[in-house]
Amino acid sequence: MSPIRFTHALVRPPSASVVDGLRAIDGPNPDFDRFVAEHAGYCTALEGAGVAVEVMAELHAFPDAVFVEDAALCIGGHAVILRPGAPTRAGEAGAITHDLESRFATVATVAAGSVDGGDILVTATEIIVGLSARTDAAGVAALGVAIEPTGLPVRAVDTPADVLHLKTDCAIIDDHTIFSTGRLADSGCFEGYRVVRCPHGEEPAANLIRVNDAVIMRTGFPETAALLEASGYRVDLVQADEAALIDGGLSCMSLRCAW
Ligand code: CIR
Repeated sequence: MSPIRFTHALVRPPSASVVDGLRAIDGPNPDFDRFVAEHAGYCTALEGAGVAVEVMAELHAFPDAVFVEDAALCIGGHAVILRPGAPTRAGEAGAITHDLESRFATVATVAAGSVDGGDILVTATEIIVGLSARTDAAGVAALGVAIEPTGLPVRAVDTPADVLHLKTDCAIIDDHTIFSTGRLADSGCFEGYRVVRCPHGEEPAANLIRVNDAVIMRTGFPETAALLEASGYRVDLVQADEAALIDGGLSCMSLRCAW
């Protein structure tokens, strides 16, 4: 199954509580109205890449619920409900269960430990999981059980220190090509893959998404956009500055699915 071909994307609009979203370093709150507008632009870009966007209910009780990728993993007709590692986000897993059961043929649950979807990189041949402050070894082992129906092996790697999630620093951009920051690629965890390195100084651009024929990335990173365009990719730019204020990027605001 191709890790870059999708038919649908599930999103959850930001609730007004998003201003209380978690952040590693104290800083200004996102502006709610601008966040809503940027989220709408993100959804438009997904539609432009050829997926049907399905909108789930916003969740006021969970300020970070807009980052829906952290609560679940979808591969073909199989969905897995994850165990977000931040205590304030644990309840997002239960909240998404009904949304998944009504759409997927099979829904499994990670039964132990903790795993955030932001730490999971799906390639054509394996599922790479970053051990991080949010994802632990017990969670990776339990994910391996939950994902068995897909036939894909799970491989744990180290997320760089002080990086929130594995995919904060990388993205799959072709079946066998990974776009990665130097600090992550240098760890050797992508041996066997073709690696395109994120230009130094533009590391926040690494959390981009390949959706069908488009690479969707944040505005404000001209060297990255030029590099990808020169490499033959169709680049679509979206603004996500408000999400970035609470450590969110582009991958986390949707669950890309193929069913
Ligand atoms: C958090 O700290 O959990 C949120 N404020 C940001 C989550 C971003 N998720 C992701 O990159 N997968």
